[in-house]
Amino acid sequence: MECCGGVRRERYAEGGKEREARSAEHGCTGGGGGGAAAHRIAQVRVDGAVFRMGDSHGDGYPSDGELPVHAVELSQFEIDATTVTNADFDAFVRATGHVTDAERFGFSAVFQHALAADPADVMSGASRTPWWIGVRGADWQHPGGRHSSIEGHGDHPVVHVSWFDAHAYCEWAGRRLPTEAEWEAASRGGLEGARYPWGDRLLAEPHGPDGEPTPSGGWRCNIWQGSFPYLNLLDDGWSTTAPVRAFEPNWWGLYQTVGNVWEWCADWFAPDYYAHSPRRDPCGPTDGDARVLRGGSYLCHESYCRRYRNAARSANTPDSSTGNAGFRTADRPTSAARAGAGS
Ligand SMILES: [Ca+2]
Ligand SMILES: [Cu+2]
Repeated sequence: MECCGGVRRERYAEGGKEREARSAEHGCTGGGGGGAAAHRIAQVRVDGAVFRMGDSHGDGYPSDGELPVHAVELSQFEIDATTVTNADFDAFVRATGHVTDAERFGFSAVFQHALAADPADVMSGASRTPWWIGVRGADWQHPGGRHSSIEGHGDHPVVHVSWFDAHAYCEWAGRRLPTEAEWEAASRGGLEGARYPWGDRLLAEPHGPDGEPTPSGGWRCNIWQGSFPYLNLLDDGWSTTAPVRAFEPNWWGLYQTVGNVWEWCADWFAPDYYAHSPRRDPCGPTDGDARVLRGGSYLCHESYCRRYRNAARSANTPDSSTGNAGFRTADRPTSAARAGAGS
């Protein structure tokens, strides 16, 4: 699961054992609109309904626990149309002075092609996933290391944020992380059982009815083309993160739930959870050591990680941060949001 879902912070020689006890909040409480004025992301309202959760195609890895497919009944909620951007996160940091886990620990995990740091900043590697490099000075403002910046990338997803950082943003914004079930329902966008947010086929037609090539060569999300982890052909146009609206949204108006960056969800992860989860508003096991991540990232490739799908699951420890994981937020509808929701 660490292939591209992200390496755990403790894999690096330094910093791994200093994890402090922080509140093991369940994660799917909160919200209520307290500070929502500061949160400017367009909302999609999802009406309460039943949907089929899990992998209907047999695409998943058994150890990820995408089975059994089961009916889930959700109450109405609203969810961000896009992931939280660098500009959004900047507003939060300016308002609160929040220091991210990557900054507190002094390092974060950078994919090898994104590295922009002096050799002295490169830490001993995670041997099972050598393409993940622990880099001192890598954080949300320096996604490749000290020699990188987010200048001109205000509309890209914020990355190098831990689950705790995402949770802190939500508290400030009067919101919460989506539950795993909410995330999957929203990513499906009403297409029951489909593999991807847009249907079952990965690629769009390469040419439109007018004979002109379709944008991004028919790619509908930002993943990896070529051979991982060395040769990225960039057929979709993007090496690392893409702007949060770079590809078409799903039927409900959510952008890039699949590909681009993994998205933290509220729930603790357990591979056997679907076998006994409640039908109504499930929000994960009561305890665990890793939080759910959804949607895959710019590093996914079918040769080793088919997790750029609605049903795919991953997880990481809540203080870990990587250059390919971010988040979007959710809430119960508020009166203000209802007025402009989904429009
Ligand atoms: Ca790409
Ligand atoms: Cu992947």
